[in-house]
Amino acid sequence: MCIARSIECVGGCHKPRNAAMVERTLIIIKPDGIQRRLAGEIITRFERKGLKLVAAKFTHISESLARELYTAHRGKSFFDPLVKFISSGPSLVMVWEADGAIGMARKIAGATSGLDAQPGSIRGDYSCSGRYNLVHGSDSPESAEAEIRLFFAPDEITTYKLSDAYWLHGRTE
Ligand code: RTP
Ligand code: MG
Repeated sequence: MCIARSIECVGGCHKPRNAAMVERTLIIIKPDGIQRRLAGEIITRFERKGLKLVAAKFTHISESLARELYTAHRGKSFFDPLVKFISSGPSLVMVWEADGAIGMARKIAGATSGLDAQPGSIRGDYSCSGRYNLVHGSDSPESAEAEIRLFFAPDEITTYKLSDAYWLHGRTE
């Protein structure tokens, strides 16, 4: 049913313009984000944009899991310090879902270093470091799938409808 009939309908109301693929992305609030009590603020950024939280786990990531997560960076000069940082304390590991969630979440996080990230992004607003940059976000559909599998069993990822989906996506889910 098209719920737009009673309101202004622009360009084919029940079909999204510029339709993007529904994606899932792994977002981690890193140990610095937890220590600095920024978890609520960071979650709010993703919620307000319209992404849907479908899984979450508060956990102290082990060194070996951190090595798996950042396997693409093995051999680089920053790999060992990065692994040490990620496994230094608890993190909040989440899966967020939306059309184009992977790219969108990376824009919300901002450029890798807080020194370069634009104001308005999480890192731009709260980080002034290349390493202690608060959040991790998957960088491609392939990485997202592999990273989500590292932290969540399939039955730990929930399926539900957002009651305001029409107002976010121009369609009901
Ligand atoms: P992330 O994976 O954590 O979401 O960050 P990202 O995609 O923006 O950056 P990436 O290139 O994947 O790097 C992973 C993490 O390694 C640290 N890093 N240090 N040149 C350096 O010293 C350097 N480059 C990267 C950062 O903590 C970055 O988040
Ligand atoms: Mg990365």
